[in-house]
Amino acid sequence: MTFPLRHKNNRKSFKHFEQNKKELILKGEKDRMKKIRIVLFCVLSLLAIALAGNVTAYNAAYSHTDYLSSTVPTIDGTYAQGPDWLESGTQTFGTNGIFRDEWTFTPVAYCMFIETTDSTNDPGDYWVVTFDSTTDGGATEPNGGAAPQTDDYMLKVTGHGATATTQWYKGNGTGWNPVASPSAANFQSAQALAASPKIATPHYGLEIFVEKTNTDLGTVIMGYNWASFVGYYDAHTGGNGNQTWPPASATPPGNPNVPNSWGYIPYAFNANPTPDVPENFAIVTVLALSLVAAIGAVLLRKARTSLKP
Ligand SMILES: [Ca+2]
Ligand SMILES: [Ca+2]
Ligand SMILES: [Ca+2]
Repeated sequence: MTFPLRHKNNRKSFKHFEQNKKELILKGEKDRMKKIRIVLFCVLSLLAIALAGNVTAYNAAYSHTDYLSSTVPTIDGTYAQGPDWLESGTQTFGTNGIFRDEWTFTPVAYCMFIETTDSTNDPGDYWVVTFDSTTDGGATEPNGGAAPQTDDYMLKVTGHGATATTQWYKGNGTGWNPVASPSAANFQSAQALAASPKIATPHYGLEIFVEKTNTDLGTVIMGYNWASFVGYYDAHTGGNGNQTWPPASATPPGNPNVPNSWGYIPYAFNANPTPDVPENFAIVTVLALSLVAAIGAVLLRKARTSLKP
């Protein structure tokens, strides 16, 4: 008579075992899903951080190559044709703005010339150039930011003539602090009202020289590659106002106070292969090659004529 009871118990315990088994499977499934969710979360977080870093360090839609020059230009505010800017590359900005730049080995320097058609002398006219640098410099990529960081710099030259001011600024994490200029050996600038090969009528131009290895402002002012904002403001009524690179119409809008909005400046280990101004050297070379070709053609014609019966 005990068998039915045992049988009943066995059925009960089997049911219980099945229940436990189901619960264990469900728990295992839950744990597995939990692990997958954690791994997914980590992967997505890393991806988001990587994307954020790439997207916001500078505006990749604006890039300008800094070419190598064999000559350091004479810093006098003018663009005289000759070897000074022969190997440079240009970048247009705004309605009529042009900047050109180049780097040199000896000394290790960055040189720049900025011009627009502005010819009116207004105390409120100004040039501005920013540099997104890093503490390590060298090949370290610009590190951007929503506000100027302590490894970012800005040069602002306001007005013209004897009353003109030249001011460097260093980022502080939220804005800019004015700082003393680097030493004369490491930084020179000059402006002039003069014609240039690109703009025939006399206009204001600014020429600058920065020694690239100096740390007068705390870190190098720029590494091998960096990001910049370049602008010129014409305060004259009816003038061209603010012309900038990247422009205010860019996404994000070009803004000297937002490193994330600046354009990228990678370097090249060669001169500009397609200079935009036919310099004296280039003209002489073209003339010499043309002369050689002409002499060759004459000699060939003579040779053909003498061979005729
Ligand atoms: Ca010059
Ligand atoms: Ca002006
Ligand atoms: Ca920086």
